[in-house]
Amino acid sequence: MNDVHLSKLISYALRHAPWEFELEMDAEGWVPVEQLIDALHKENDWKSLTQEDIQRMIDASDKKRFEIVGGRIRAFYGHSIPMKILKIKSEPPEVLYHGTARRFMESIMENGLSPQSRQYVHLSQDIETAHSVGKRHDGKPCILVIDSLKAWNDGIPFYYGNEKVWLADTVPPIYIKNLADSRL
Ligand code: HQG
Repeated sequence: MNDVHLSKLISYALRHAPWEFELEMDAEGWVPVEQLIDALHKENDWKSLTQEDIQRMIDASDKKRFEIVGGRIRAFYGHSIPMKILKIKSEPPEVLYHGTARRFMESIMENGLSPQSRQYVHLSQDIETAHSVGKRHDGKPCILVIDSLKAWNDGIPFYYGNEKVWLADTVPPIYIKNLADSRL
């Protein structure tokens, strides 16, 4: 049983295409775990999948992507489905980080961060996490420093994802600087 393959499949089902698996998702993104397992049993590689297999994959992962609580499972972040997943507003730390590609910088510094194909902008708790997020787009990513507490105090909502991921609807450019510039 390949955990990476399983994680990607469950990410796809819970973040992007619950209807393909006939999942009934509530406003916070929760799905009955039995319903997900029944749906995955129809897929070739996952005919004997159990809840224990999913829990083991979640526990073994370097990133906290999913949780199972009281017979339900949800993804913490990453959604792109049309129904916007309800997140609770929460005061962010003083600064957050965002790793991105050099080619996006001009647009970001002009327009701010926007969610693109996802529901929320994803921000990182620390520079190392931002660096690995940015690496997915560019071998030499740019790290942005977000003045998150100031933005929050100015009325910009933030939402808790997991202990390393924070979410926002948008982040205006006045709260964003390039870490490389701030180190000069
Ligand atoms: C960029 C992964 C131009 C933004 C990661 C990013 C994360 C703009 C890209 C999570 C822009 C979207 C999300 C603007 C934003 N102009 N580009 N105005 N505003 N962008 O993949 O944050 O492994 O949708 O900088 O680790 O890279 O899947 O978002 O580069 O936590 O669990 O548009 O997904 O987690 O890219 O990553 P993405 P992301 P998992």
